[in-house]
Amino acid sequence: MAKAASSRSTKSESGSKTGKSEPLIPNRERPDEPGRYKASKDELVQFYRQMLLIRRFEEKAGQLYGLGLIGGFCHLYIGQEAVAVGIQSGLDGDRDSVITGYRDHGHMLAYGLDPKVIMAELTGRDAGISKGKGGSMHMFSTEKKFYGGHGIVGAQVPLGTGLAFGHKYNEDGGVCVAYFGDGASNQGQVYEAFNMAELWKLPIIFVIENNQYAMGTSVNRSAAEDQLFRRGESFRIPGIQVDGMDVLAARGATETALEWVRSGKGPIILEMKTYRYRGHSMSDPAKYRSREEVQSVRDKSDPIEHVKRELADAGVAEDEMKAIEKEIRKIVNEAADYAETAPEPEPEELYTDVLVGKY
Ligand SMILES: Cc1ncc(C[n+]2csc(CCOP(=O)(O)OP(=O)(O)O)c2C)c(N)n1
Ligand SMILES: [Mg+2]
Repeated sequence: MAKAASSRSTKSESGSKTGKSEPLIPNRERPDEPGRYKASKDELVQFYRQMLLIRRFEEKAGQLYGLGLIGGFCHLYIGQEAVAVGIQSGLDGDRDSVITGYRDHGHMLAYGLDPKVIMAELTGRDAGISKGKGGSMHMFSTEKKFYGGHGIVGAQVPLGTGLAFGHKYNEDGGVCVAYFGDGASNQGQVYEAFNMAELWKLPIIFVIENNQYAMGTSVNRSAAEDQLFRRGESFRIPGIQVDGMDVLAARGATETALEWVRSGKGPIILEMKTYRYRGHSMSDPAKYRSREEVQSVRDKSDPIEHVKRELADAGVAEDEMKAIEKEIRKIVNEAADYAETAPEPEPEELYTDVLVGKY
Protein backbone atom coordinates (compact mmCIF):
# COMPACT_ATOMS: atom_id res chain seq x y z
CA MET A 1 0.00 0.00 0.00
CA ALA A 2 2.92 2.29 0.63
CA LYS A 3 3.63 3.89 -2.70
CA ALA A 4 6.38 6.48 -2.78
CA ALA A 5 5.23 9.86 -4.05
CA SER A 6 8.30 10.44 -6.16
CA SER A 7 10.42 8.06 -8.11
CA ARG A 8 13.65 8.73 -6.21
CA SER A 9 15.40 5.71 -4.78
CA THR A 10 16.28 5.67 -1.11
CA LYS A 11 19.19 4.38 0.89
CA SER A 12 17.31 1.58 2.56
CA GLU A 13 15.03 0.61 -0.28
CA SER A 14 17.80 -0.83 -2.40
CA GLY A 15 19.17 -3.18 0.26
CA SER A 16 15.89 -3.89 2.02
CA LYS A 17 14.55 -7.42 2.09
CA THR A 18 11.58 -6.40 4.17
CA GLY A 19 8.17 -4.97 3.33
CA LYS A 20 8.01 -1.21 3.56
CA SER A 21 6.39 -0.91 6.98
CA GLU A 22 8.07 -3.96 8.44
CA PRO A 23 9.84 -3.15 11.70
CA LEU A 24 13.54 -3.58 12.32
CA ILE A 25 12.81 -5.37 15.59
CA PRO A 26 10.53 -8.41 15.28
CA ASN A 27 8.24 -10.04 17.88
CA ARG A 28 6.63 -6.87 19.10
CA GLU A 29 2.94 -6.25 18.91
CA ARG A 30 2.29 -4.19 15.82
CA PRO A 31 -0.76 -2.57 14.32
CA ASP A 32 -2.23 -4.32 11.32
CA GLU A 33 -1.16 -3.04 7.91
CA PRO A 34 -3.91 -0.53 7.08
CA GLY A 35 -6.11 -0.82 4.04
CA ARG A 36 -7.49 1.96 1.87
CA TYR A 37 -10.61 3.51 3.36
CA LYS A 38 -13.83 2.45 1.69
CA ALA A 39 -15.53 5.79 1.21
CA SER A 40 -19.14 6.26 0.25
CA LYS A 41 -19.87 8.42 -2.79
CA ASP A 42 -20.82 11.34 -0.52
CA GLU A 43 -17.59 11.02 1.45
CA LEU A 44 -15.57 10.96 -1.76
CA VAL A 45 -17.30 14.13 -2.93
CA GLN A 46 -16.53 15.72 0.43
CA PHE A 47 -12.83 14.75 0.18
CA TYR A 48 -12.70 16.23 -3.32
CA ARG A 49 -14.34 19.49 -2.19
CA GLN A 50 -11.96 19.90 0.73
CA MET A 51 -8.82 19.10 -1.24
CA LEU A 52 -9.86 21.43 -4.03
CA LEU A 53 -10.66 24.14 -1.50
CA ILE A 54 -7.15 23.86 -0.06
CA ARG A 55 -5.58 23.92 -3.55
CA ARG A 56 -7.51 26.97 -4.76
CA PHE A 57 -7.18 28.75 -1.43
CA GLU A 58 -3.41 28.30 -1.48
CA GLU A 59 -3.15 29.45 -5.09
CA LYS A 60 -5.08 32.58 -4.14
CA ALA A 61 -2.88 33.13 -1.07
CA GLY A 62 0.14 32.96 -3.38
CA GLN A 63 -1.42 35.65 -5.59
CA LEU A 64 -2.26 37.91 -2.65
CA TYR A 65 1.28 37.52 -1.39
CA GLY A 66 2.57 38.58 -4.80
CA LEU A 67 0.37 41.67 -4.61
CA GLY A 68 1.89 42.60 -1.26
CA LEU A 69 -1.32 41.97 0.66
CA ILE A 70 0.22 39.29 2.86
CA GLY A 71 3.26 40.11 4.96
CA GLY A 72 5.85 37.89 6.61
CA PHE A 73 6.29 34.24 5.79
CA CYS A 74 3.78 32.15 3.89
CA HIS A 75 4.20 28.41 3.31
CA LEU A 76 1.77 26.79 0.89
CA TYR A 77 0.35 23.28 1.22
CA ILE A 78 -0.16 22.61 -2.49
CA GLY A 79 0.53 18.94 -3.28
CA GLN A 80 -0.03 17.73 0.27
CA GLU A 81 -3.82 18.12 0.41
CA ALA A 82 -4.62 14.40 0.77
CA VAL A 83 -2.71 14.19 4.05
CA ALA A 84 -4.67 16.75 6.07
CA VAL A 85 -8.00 15.86 4.48
CA GLY A 86 -7.58 12.10 4.95
CA ILE A 87 -6.44 12.42 8.55
CA GLN A 88 -8.79 15.15 9.77
CA SER A 89 -11.79 13.33 8.31
CA GLY A 90 -11.17 10.44 10.70
CA LEU A 91 -10.90 12.54 13.87
CA ASP A 92 -13.54 13.29 16.44
CA GLY A 93 -13.76 17.07 16.50
CA ASP A 94 -15.32 17.07 19.98
CA ARG A 95 -12.40 15.45 21.75
CA ASP A 96 -9.31 15.13 19.50
CA SER A 97 -6.72 17.88 19.30
CA VAL A 98 -4.38 18.91 16.48
CA ILE A 99 -1.09 20.77 16.36
CA THR A 100 1.17 21.46 13.41
CA GLY A 101 3.99 23.62 12.08
CA TYR A 102 3.92 26.79 10.02
CA ARG A 103 2.51 25.13 6.85
CA ASP A 104 -0.88 25.22 8.49
CA HIS A 105 -3.58 26.71 6.24
CA GLY A 106 -4.54 23.32 4.77
CA HIS A 107 -5.03 21.73 8.18
CA MET A 108 -7.34 24.53 9.24
CA LEU A 109 -9.41 24.23 6.08
CA ALA A 110 -9.58 20.46 6.41
CA TYR A 111 -10.89 21.02 9.91
CA GLY A 112 -13.81 22.94 8.46
CA LEU A 113 -12.74 26.40 9.60
CA ASP A 114 -14.15 29.29 7.62
CA PRO A 115 -11.87 30.20 4.67
CA LYS A 116 -12.71 33.87 5.26
CA VAL A 117 -11.20 33.97 8.74
CA ILE A 118 -8.12 32.09 7.58
CA MET A 119 -7.58 34.42 4.62
CA ALA A 120 -8.25 37.45 6.86
CA GLU A 121 -5.53 36.18 9.20
CA LEU A 122 -3.13 36.07 6.26
CA THR A 123 -3.85 39.70 5.43
CA GLY A 124 -3.55 40.72 9.09
CA ARG A 125 -7.18 41.72 9.68
CA ASP A 126 -9.10 41.93 12.95
CA ALA A 127 -11.53 39.25 11.74
CA GLY A 128 -8.67 36.78 11.26
CA ILE A 129 -8.62 33.67 13.39
CA SER A 130 -5.78 35.09 15.52
CA LYS A 131 -7.10 38.65 15.21
CA GLY A 132 -4.60 39.34 12.48
CA LYS A 133 -1.69 39.14 14.88
CA GLY A 134 -0.50 35.64 14.09
CA GLY A 135 -0.41 35.59 10.31
CA SER A 136 0.27 32.57 8.16
CA MET A 137 2.34 30.61 10.66
CA HIS A 138 0.28 31.16 13.79
CA MET A 139 -3.26 30.11 13.15
CA PHE A 140 -4.98 28.98 16.35
CA SER A 141 -8.44 27.92 17.49
CA THR A 142 -8.84 26.54 21.00
CA GLU A 143 -12.55 26.17 20.23
CA LYS A 144 -11.69 23.63 17.54
CA LYS A 145 -8.84 22.18 19.62
CA PHE A 146 -6.42 23.38 16.95
CA TYR A 147 -3.31 24.42 18.87
CA GLY A 148 -1.31 26.08 16.08
CA GLY A 149 0.61 26.90 13.81
CA HIS A 150 4.27 26.95 15.14
CA GLY A 151 7.28 28.59 13.54
CA ILE A 152 9.97 26.72 15.48
CA VAL A 153 10.74 23.58 13.54
CA GLY A 154 9.83 20.52 15.63
CA ALA A 155 8.45 22.47 18.62
CA GLN A 156 4.95 21.21 17.98
CA VAL A 157 6.08 17.67 18.78
CA PRO A 158 6.75 18.15 22.52
CA LEU A 159 3.82 20.58 22.70
CA GLY A 160 1.58 17.95 21.13
CA THR A 161 2.93 15.38 23.56
CA GLY A 162 1.84 17.75 26.33
CA LEU A 163 -1.63 17.94 24.78
CA ALA A 164 -1.73 14.14 24.73
CA PHE A 165 -0.69 14.11 28.38
CA GLY A 166 -3.64 16.43 29.01
CA HIS A 167 -6.02 14.00 27.28
CA LYS A 168 -4.78 11.14 29.41
CA TYR A 169 -4.74 13.13 32.66
CA ASN A 170 -8.26 14.45 32.11
CA GLU A 171 -9.49 11.07 30.85
CA ASP A 172 -11.39 12.84 28.08
CA GLY A 173 -10.85 10.08 25.50
CA GLY A 174 -9.14 12.46 23.09
CA VAL A 175 -6.13 11.80 20.87
CA CYS A 176 -3.65 14.43 19.78
CA VAL A 177 -2.42 14.50 16.20
CA ALA A 178 0.95 16.21 15.92
CA TYR A 179 2.04 16.92 12.35
CA PHE A 180 5.66 17.68 11.51
CA GLY A 181 7.97 17.55 8.53
CA ASP A 182 10.82 15.35 7.35
CA GLY A 183 13.25 18.13 8.27
CA ALA A 184 11.73 18.45 11.74
CA SER A 185 12.16 14.71 12.24
CA ASN A 186 15.90 15.33 12.72
CA GLN A 187 15.36 17.64 15.70
CA GLY A 188 16.48 16.38 19.12
CA GLN A 189 13.34 17.48 20.93
CA VAL A 190 11.30 15.11 18.78
CA TYR A 191 13.06 12.13 20.37
CA GLU A 192 12.72 13.41 23.91
CA ALA A 193 9.00 13.64 23.22
CA PHE A 194 8.92 10.15 21.65
CA ASN A 195 10.49 8.70 24.78
CA MET A 196 8.02 10.29 27.16
CA ALA A 197 5.04 9.57 24.92
CA GLU A 198 5.77 5.85 24.84
CA LEU A 199 6.86 5.63 28.47
CA TRP A 200 3.54 7.10 29.59
CA LYS A 201 1.53 5.49 26.77
CA LEU A 202 0.17 8.86 25.71
CA PRO A 203 -2.63 9.08 23.15
CA ILE A 204 -0.80 10.72 20.27
CA ILE A 205 -0.39 10.13 16.55
CA PHE A 206 2.88 11.53 15.27
CA VAL A 207 2.33 12.38 11.61
CA ILE A 208 5.52 12.93 9.65
CA GLU A 209 4.60 14.79 6.48
CA ASN A 210 7.53 13.63 4.38
CA ASN A 211 7.30 16.00 1.44
CA GLN A 212 10.86 15.00 0.50
CA TYR A 213 12.45 18.35 1.34
CA ALA A 214 13.15 20.63 4.26
CA MET A 215 13.88 24.20 3.09
CA GLY A 216 16.21 23.09 0.34
CA THR A 217 17.70 19.81 1.50
CA SER A 218 16.26 16.53 0.35
CA VAL A 219 15.50 13.90 2.93
CA ASN A 220 18.06 11.47 1.57
CA ARG A 221 20.83 14.07 1.81
CA SER A 222 20.02 14.87 5.43
CA ALA A 223 18.67 11.74 7.06
CA ALA A 224 20.82 8.75 8.06
CA GLU A 225 17.60 6.69 8.30
CA ASP A 226 15.42 8.08 5.56
CA GLN A 227 12.63 5.56 6.10
CA LEU A 228 11.10 7.89 8.63
CA PHE A 229 8.36 5.54 9.82
CA ARG A 230 11.16 3.63 11.57
CA ARG A 231 12.25 6.58 13.65
CA GLY A 232 10.29 5.39 16.69
CA GLU A 233 11.70 1.85 16.77
CA SER A 234 14.21 2.43 19.56
CA PHE A 235 11.39 3.92 21.66
CA ARG A 236 9.09 0.98 20.86
CA ILE A 237 6.76 3.23 18.89
CA PRO A 238 5.43 1.46 15.81
CA GLY A 239 5.41 3.29 12.50
CA ILE A 240 3.52 2.91 9.27
CA GLN A 241 4.50 4.32 5.89
CA VAL A 242 1.57 5.63 3.90
CA ASP A 243 0.96 6.93 0.39
CA GLY A 244 0.20 10.52 1.33
CA MET A 245 -0.93 11.33 -2.22
CA ASP A 246 -3.94 9.06 -1.79
CA VAL A 247 -6.63 10.44 0.49
CA LEU A 248 -8.15 6.98 0.98
CA ALA A 249 -4.81 5.52 2.08
CA ALA A 250 -4.39 8.47 4.47
CA ARG A 251 -7.82 7.90 5.97
CA GLY A 252 -7.31 4.13 6.15
CA ALA A 253 -4.05 4.57 8.06
CA THR A 254 -5.76 7.05 10.37
CA GLU A 255 -8.37 4.46 11.27
CA THR A 256 -5.65 1.95 12.15
CA ALA A 257 -3.69 4.54 14.13
CA LEU A 258 -6.74 5.71 16.06
CA GLU A 259 -7.66 2.16 16.95
CA TRP A 260 -4.14 1.55 18.28
CA VAL A 261 -3.97 4.76 20.27
CA ARG A 262 -7.54 4.77 21.61
CA SER A 263 -7.09 1.23 22.92
CA GLY A 264 -4.37 2.54 25.25
CA LYS A 265 -1.37 1.10 23.42
CA GLY A 266 0.45 4.43 23.32
CA PRO A 267 1.72 6.50 20.42
CA ILE A 268 2.12 5.59 16.78
CA ILE A 269 3.93 7.19 13.85
CA LEU A 270 2.42 7.68 10.42
CA GLU A 271 4.95 8.62 7.78
CA MET A 272 2.97 10.22 4.96
CA LYS A 273 4.96 10.16 1.72
CA THR A 274 3.93 13.31 -0.05
CA TYR A 275 5.37 16.16 -2.12
CA ARG A 276 5.36 19.92 -2.06
CA TYR A 277 4.86 21.49 -5.49
CA ARG A 278 5.71 25.07 -4.60
CA GLY A 279 8.78 26.61 -3.01
CA HIS A 280 9.44 26.13 0.67
CA SER A 281 8.16 29.62 1.40
CA MET A 282 7.40 32.45 -1.00
CA SER A 283 10.99 33.20 -1.96
CA ASP A 284 12.72 30.02 -2.96
CA PRO A 285 15.27 29.81 -5.77
CA ALA A 286 14.44 26.05 -6.08
CA LYS A 287 17.98 25.12 -7.07
CA TYR A 288 17.77 21.86 -5.14
CA ARG A 289 15.43 20.08 -7.56
CA SER A 290 14.57 20.10 -11.22
CA ARG A 291 11.36 21.32 -12.83
CA GLU A 292 11.08 17.90 -14.42
CA GLU A 293 10.95 16.25 -11.01
CA VAL A 294 8.08 18.48 -9.88
CA GLN A 295 6.24 18.02 -13.17
CA SER A 296 6.65 14.28 -13.01
CA VAL A 297 5.01 14.10 -9.55
CA ARG A 298 2.19 16.37 -10.75
CA ASP A 299 1.63 14.16 -13.79
CA LYS A 300 1.83 10.83 -12.03
CA SER A 301 0.72 11.29 -8.43
CA ASP A 302 -1.41 14.42 -8.05
CA PRO A 303 -3.76 13.79 -5.10
CA ILE A 304 -6.67 15.73 -6.59
CA GLU A 305 -6.46 13.98 -9.96
CA HIS A 306 -6.33 10.76 -7.96
CA VAL A 307 -9.58 11.47 -6.14
CA LYS A 308 -11.19 12.63 -9.40
CA ARG A 309 -10.52 9.20 -10.85
CA GLU A 310 -12.13 7.64 -7.77
CA LEU A 311 -15.15 9.91 -8.25
CA ALA A 312 -15.49 8.93 -11.89
CA ASP A 313 -15.37 5.26 -10.87
CA ALA A 314 -18.10 5.93 -8.31
CA GLY A 315 -20.28 7.33 -11.07
CA VAL A 316 -19.90 11.07 -10.41
CA ALA A 317 -20.33 12.89 -13.70
CA GLU A 318 -17.77 15.34 -15.09
CA ASP A 319 -20.40 18.11 -14.92
CA GLU A 320 -20.90 17.56 -11.22
CA MET A 321 -17.16 17.88 -10.62
CA LYS A 322 -17.09 21.07 -12.69
CA ALA A 323 -19.97 22.50 -10.62
CA ILE A 324 -17.99 21.81 -7.43
CA GLU A 325 -14.93 23.48 -8.96
CA LYS A 326 -17.02 26.57 -9.73
CA GLU A 327 -18.47 26.66 -6.25
CA ILE A 328 -15.01 26.40 -4.67
CA ARG A 329 -13.66 29.24 -6.81
CA LYS A 330 -16.54 31.40 -5.60
CA ILE A 331 -15.84 30.56 -1.94
CA VAL A 332 -12.15 31.39 -2.38
CA ASN A 333 -12.82 34.64 -4.27
CA GLU A 334 -15.23 35.73 -1.57
CA ALA A 335 -12.67 34.88 1.12
CA ALA A 336 -10.06 36.97 -0.71
CA ASP A 337 -12.42 39.95 -1.15
CA TYR A 338 -13.30 39.75 2.52
CA ALA A 339 -9.64 39.53 3.55
CA GLU A 340 -8.77 42.56 1.43
CA THR A 341 -11.54 44.78 2.74
CA ALA A 342 -12.03 43.75 6.40
CA PRO A 343 -10.65 46.32 8.89
CA GLU A 344 -7.25 45.99 10.49
CA PRO A 345 -7.04 45.51 14.27
CA GLU A 346 -7.15 48.58 16.50
CA PRO A 347 -3.76 49.60 17.93
CA GLU A 348 -4.96 48.50 21.42
CA GLU A 349 -4.92 44.92 20.17
CA LEU A 350 -1.15 45.07 20.49
CA TYR A 351 -1.62 44.50 24.20
CA THR A 352 -4.25 41.72 24.20
CA ASP A 353 -3.57 37.97 24.15
CA VAL A 354 0.15 38.52 24.59
CA LEU A 355 2.41 37.83 27.50
CA VAL A 356 3.58 41.15 28.87
CA GLY A 357 6.46 41.02 31.32
CA LYS A 358 6.73 43.43 34.24
CA TYR A 359 10.13 44.97 34.86
C1 LIG B 1 14.45 25.39 15.20
C2 LIG B 1 14.38 25.94 13.80
N1 LIG B 1 15.43 25.73 12.98
C3 LIG B 1 15.39 26.22 11.70
C4 LIG B 1 14.29 26.92 11.26
C5 LIG B 1 14.23 27.43 9.82
N2 LIG B 1 13.36 26.54 9.06
C6 LIG B 1 12.08 26.89 8.84
S1 LIG B 1 11.27 25.71 7.98
C7 LIG B 1 12.62 24.73 7.88
C8 LIG B 1 12.54 23.40 7.15
C9 LIG B 1 11.70 22.36 7.80
O1 LIG B 1 11.38 21.35 6.88
P1 LIG B 1 10.33 20.21 7.14
O2 LIG B 1 10.32 19.84 8.57
O3 LIG B 1 10.59 19.13 6.17
O4 LIG B 1 8.92 20.89 6.86
P2 LIG B 1 8.30 21.44 5.48
O5 LIG B 1 8.70 22.88 5.38
O6 LIG B 1 8.82 20.61 4.39
O7 LIG B 1 6.82 21.33 5.66
C10 LIG B 1 13.69 25.33 8.51
C11 LIG B 1 15.03 24.73 8.60
C12 LIG B 1 13.23 27.14 12.17
N3 LIG B 1 12.14 27.80 11.83
N4 LIG B 1 13.29 26.61 13.43
MG1 LIG C 1 9.63 18.71 4.39
